[in-house]
Amino acid sequence: MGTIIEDANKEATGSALAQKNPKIVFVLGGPGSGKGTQCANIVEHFGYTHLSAGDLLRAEIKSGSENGTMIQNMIKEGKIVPSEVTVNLLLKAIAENENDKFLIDGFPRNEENRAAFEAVAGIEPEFVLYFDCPVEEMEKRLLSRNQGREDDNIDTIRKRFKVFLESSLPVIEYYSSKDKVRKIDSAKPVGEVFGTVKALFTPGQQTAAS
Ligand code: UP5
Ligand code: MG
Repeated sequence: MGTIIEDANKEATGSALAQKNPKIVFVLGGPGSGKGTQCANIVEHFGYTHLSAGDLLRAEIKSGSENGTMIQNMIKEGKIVPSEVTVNLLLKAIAENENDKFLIDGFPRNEENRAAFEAVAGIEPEFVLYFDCPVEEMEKRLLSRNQGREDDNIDTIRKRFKVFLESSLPVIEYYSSKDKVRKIDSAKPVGEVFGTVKALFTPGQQTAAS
């Protein structure tokens, strides 16, 4: 629960957003499935703005915000940060950007995230990209990423996989039941994966992946 002013601000952001009516694609997949890598390619070719929920949360830690320590502890444990925090960061980033098409990477991660975003933003995604990759391949990638992420150690990686299976896959199943999921095999080399992704963003070729 926020203060009255915070709640009013949130409502204002929500309705401003509904007016802007941006096009949103959710980009989901397990830890290390290649979400960030492919989003960078989509931005370059199709002019979307990339919003990684994880990057926004890590920036929030760095900024010394009052939620910083809580977010840091949750990320270290591979847990999902409360929806209110993540939804606010995403809405703010969308509202502050002039673009009208966004890739939202790594969100929604559970049912609560999904329902909170839909309720506050009043927007449904155009479609959901789902990068499907075997756990062994994702583990190998994360262990050799070497970018200093505090959650790229074997203990946290295993916790992240568990949370993905238990909480995030049901969100993908939800969108699948609405025929919104475009599932892509992301165990292949980056260029090959992008070949399939590209077709989905090219008018007239939307049926290239299932
Ligand atoms: N790589 C990529 N594609 C490859 C390919 N095809 N072949 C070979 N190598 C490939 O890729 C990972 C590594 O693999 C890189 O080194 C890359 O070069 C290589 P990347 O594109 O970074 O994969 P990505 O799916 O983005 O992996 P990431 O680790 O970012 O996924 P997570 O979902 O784990 O991380 P995120 O930043 O989204 O979330 C981190 C934490 O934040 C969560 O665990 C959670 O605690 C918290 N969080 C929330 O609480 N709520 C949210 O809404 C979001 C995050
Ligand atoms: Mg990422």
